[in-house]
Amino acid sequence: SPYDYIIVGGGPGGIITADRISQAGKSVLLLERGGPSTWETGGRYQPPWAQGKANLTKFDVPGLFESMFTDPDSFWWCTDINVFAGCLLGGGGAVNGALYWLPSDQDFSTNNGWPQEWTNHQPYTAMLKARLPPTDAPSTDGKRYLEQTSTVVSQLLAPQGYQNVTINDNPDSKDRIMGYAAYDFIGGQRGGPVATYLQTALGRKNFKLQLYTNVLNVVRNGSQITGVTTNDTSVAGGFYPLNPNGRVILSGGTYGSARVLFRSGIGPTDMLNLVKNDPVAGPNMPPSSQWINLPVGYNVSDNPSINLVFTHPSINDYDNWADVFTDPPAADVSQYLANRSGILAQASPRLNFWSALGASDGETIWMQGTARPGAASWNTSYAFNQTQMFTITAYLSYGVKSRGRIGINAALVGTPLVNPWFVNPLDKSTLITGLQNIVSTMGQVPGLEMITPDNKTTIPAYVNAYDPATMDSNHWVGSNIIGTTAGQAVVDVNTKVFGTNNLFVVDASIIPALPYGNPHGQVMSMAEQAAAKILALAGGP
Ligand code: 6FA
Ligand code: ABL
Repeated sequence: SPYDYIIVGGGPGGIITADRISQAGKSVLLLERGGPSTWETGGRYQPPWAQGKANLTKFDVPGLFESMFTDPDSFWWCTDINVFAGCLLGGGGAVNGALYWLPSDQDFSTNNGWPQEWTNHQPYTAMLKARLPPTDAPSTDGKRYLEQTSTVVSQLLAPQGYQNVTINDNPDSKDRIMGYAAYDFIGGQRGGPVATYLQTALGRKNFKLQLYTNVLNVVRNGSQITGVTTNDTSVAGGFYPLNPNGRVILSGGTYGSARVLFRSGIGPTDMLNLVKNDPVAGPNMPPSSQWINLPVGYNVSDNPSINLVFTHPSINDYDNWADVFTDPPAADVSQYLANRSGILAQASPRLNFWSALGASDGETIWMQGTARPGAASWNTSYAFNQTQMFTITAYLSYGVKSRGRIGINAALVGTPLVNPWFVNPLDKSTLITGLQNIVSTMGQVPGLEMITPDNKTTIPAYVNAYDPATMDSNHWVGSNIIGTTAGQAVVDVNTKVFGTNNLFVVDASIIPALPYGNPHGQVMSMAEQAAAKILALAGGP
């Protein structure tokens, strides 16, 4: 049967949009290419220590976050995208660190590239906060655990004028502030849109969720979309149709939605020719006379990030999270199983901080820092105590100047084409200044040593030699940038793809420039606002 709305992708953008549109009484089909994630959704990938004892998967337990990157069976990553992307229900939101910042006015400002119509984000951010309040004390007993890293990093930053705050109390204050990491965890477990918005949607008769269904392209006749083609062999041609005034909303993420557009004949000619030359995807494309040339894949940004690794005698690196999935400390397991409290109720980050940095052109670029016990990698020429390791990741944040390009290769794999980090040299010099600031007060913290870079390497030399692949922050935005002018933007102020009547994009890809913090809070507020704008737009079902 045809649907009013077909929504492609069950990540933070797609789930929130699907919930709000189904709440308005429209029939909604949410298609997700991956399988279930949390136990509530049917996921059953359990840590051995929970088997037979609790309905918990890897995706439910916050303390298992670091094991996402070390598990030999990491079935949750998209295998046809060359950067980390979650291909399961919840998308990136099912596997991410869940750091959760309520968006600020600046994040949605015209200064940050948003059309005027989007600047009044507060009502939507308030709706988000009501459904999914952030917490900086995720353990259900309200206590904080493994906080040595916060203590040491606060000691390092306080002499630089950083104030201790509850970060989400004042989203617009991001200069020399530091505070506990805030998350979208609920009751000591992964919460997010899957545990909230998706559950209300699933309670409606007019909402249907279908997993393991990969949308290959939209079917369109010129500017009119009639449905989507999927990998589902149980329906003729894999085709899911729309009602006469129906709409398709792409929420496949920055790489996923761009690829669906290319495969639907929408985007730059070089990308569309790659699709045309593909023996499977080519024949599904509209004829070249119907191609729509839009800058899909351009204008992409991701925070350049650099890790500093330290040791301090007070730190417990929690065995660098190595055994959390297979065999964490027994006392922590019992505590977590008993009432979702303790170390396993929180992901790895402990302290976050921001400061405003003057770039040499007179503008300001902000820096975010995230501190956590343990380290993903290190490189040093002298001996150190690995059990006392912690990492500060310094991200260039709001105001980052560089842009890159993403797209597909000849195998239709999603991939960066031009890396978005340090394209503009001011980004590099500003981040170097920020890193130098961070370490400038090391002498005031007795026992603190930096092991990467070690004391034979200067910060500029370290940054100059940094492997660009490890500068990826997984915060890709902008491939389907929103704007008022076709050609400069991919979607209009209602998130409708230029040149189409009824195709929309609601996910991180429409965000014109990075917000202050890790972006999924902004993605969720944006989805609230987008759903309202789409429902209010005339001509729909
Ligand atoms: N953001 C934060 O705010 N805080 C964090 O701590 C944080 N950490 C991470 C992190 O640790 C990792 C490893 C990654 C990859 C990302 C992190 N992020 C963090 C970023 C955040 O998760 C993303 O910004 C956010 O999830 C973006 O939400 P979107 O809705 O825009 O896109 P997703 O990629 O999450 O979801 C797309 C969904 O569509 C997936 O479920 C995918 O399987 C599905 N999909 C894609 N193409 C499809 C198709 N053709 N057909 C059907 N389904 C499709
Ligand atoms: C984020 O927003 C980033 O996208 C992640 O990269 C980051 O996690 C989380 N939040 C938490 O701050 C890091 C892990 O802590 C590292 O161990 C891992 O190597 C890295 O992601 C991979 O990108």
